[in-house]
Amino acid sequence: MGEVPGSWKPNNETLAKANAVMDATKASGDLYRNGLGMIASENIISPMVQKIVASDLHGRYAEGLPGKRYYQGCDDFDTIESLGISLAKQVFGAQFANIQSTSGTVSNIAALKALAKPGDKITAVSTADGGHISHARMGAVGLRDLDLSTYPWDIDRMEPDIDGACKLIREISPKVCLIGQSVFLFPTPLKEIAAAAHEVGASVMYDGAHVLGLIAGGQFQDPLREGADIMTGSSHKTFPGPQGGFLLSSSEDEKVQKRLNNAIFPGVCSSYHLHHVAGKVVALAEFEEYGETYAKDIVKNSRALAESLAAEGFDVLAESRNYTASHQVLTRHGDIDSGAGAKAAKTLEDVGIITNMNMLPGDTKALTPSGLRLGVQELTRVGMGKTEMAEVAKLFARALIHNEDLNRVKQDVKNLKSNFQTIRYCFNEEEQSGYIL
Ligand code: DSN
Repeated sequence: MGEVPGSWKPNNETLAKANAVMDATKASGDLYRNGLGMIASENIISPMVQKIVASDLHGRYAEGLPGKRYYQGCDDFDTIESLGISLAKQVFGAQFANIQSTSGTVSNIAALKALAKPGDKITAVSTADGGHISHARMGAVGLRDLDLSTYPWDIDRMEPDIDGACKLIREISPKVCLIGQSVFLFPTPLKEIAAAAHEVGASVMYDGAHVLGLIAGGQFQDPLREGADIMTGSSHKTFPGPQGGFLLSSSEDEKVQKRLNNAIFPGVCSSYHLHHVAGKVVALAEFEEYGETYAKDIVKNSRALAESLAAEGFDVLAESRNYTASHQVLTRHGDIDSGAGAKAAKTLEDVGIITNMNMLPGDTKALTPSGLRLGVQELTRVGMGKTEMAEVAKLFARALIHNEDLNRVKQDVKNLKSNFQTIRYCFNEEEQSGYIL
């Protein structure tokens, strides 16, 4: 027998490259294990989902839908995906679900492919007001070559100006009215917008990426029953699954459903990430059991964090509306466009609190904004409650207001986090050996 490929001693330089990746991966895990993950678009996956994501499925292919495949070897995966489609319909109260999409943005591209053709008009929230980049000319809207008009924005209420939005829709008769943001504090008054949209023959597309878990847990709004025809979303933010996307609809029309399925395959995916799809299905089952409680706890925690930050002296947005009804809290740290948000995010990173700078109303530059966007869904998932939200706000104040020694604050961040190493709201919680990252 000749030499077995891969059995020789590797060159030190090539091995060093792989080891550098292993080291950085471990370091990234340590950062979150010892720190506070507060990026509003992130979450951690349950032990069972972690196993599925690391399974043999990661290397396999499927195209088409369960029972209608282009490859052999898909029977077991058909069982998984069929269960997932029916669970997704149940958990999101949808008539139609496609669970193949690899991200929220991919779901948006597919939805826009199904709903509009190049040159059609679309209305959406501007990125300056918190709309996602896929809602903009620089993203999926531009990729589909749609003619974008953005809604006027109500700064006090942090939502589209409803009268203005309805007027815009009636004036320009778009093909698609896109609703939803990445900066998403409050439910959008959807019924009024949907009435105007349907009056002019437009479809209503709701991007629930950030708030999908809150919607499914009954704690935010119910877009598919408030007039949305399509709901897209990510599977890894407040919905705590592996990275991926969902495409959902309230339509019972088989032709519409076929168009949506075709928009995913062959539209924007050939094969998709089977290990992530299977992980989504486990996460859906876990959500069916624990989701409502999780969603309630997230919203309680975000309110508690906002109130505690305000009490510590921070400028927390939307005070007149009790700050938030979602997983997010927004804080302003200096003058508009001053870059104070970027500076605050860096200081927090230095003490092990991971957040992101964000444009707030008035800011015009994405790299030097005045604000921070905070999310509590991950801290909630590891069991933090109201008491810890007050502690977190104190740590923010020590780092950002009282200019304490950052190493001391970092140690206290680590101490706090050391008591929260178990992933909650999932199966097999008791079998965890710790915070698996
Ligand atoms: N850009 C992400 C966010 O953090 O909101 C979503 O894709």
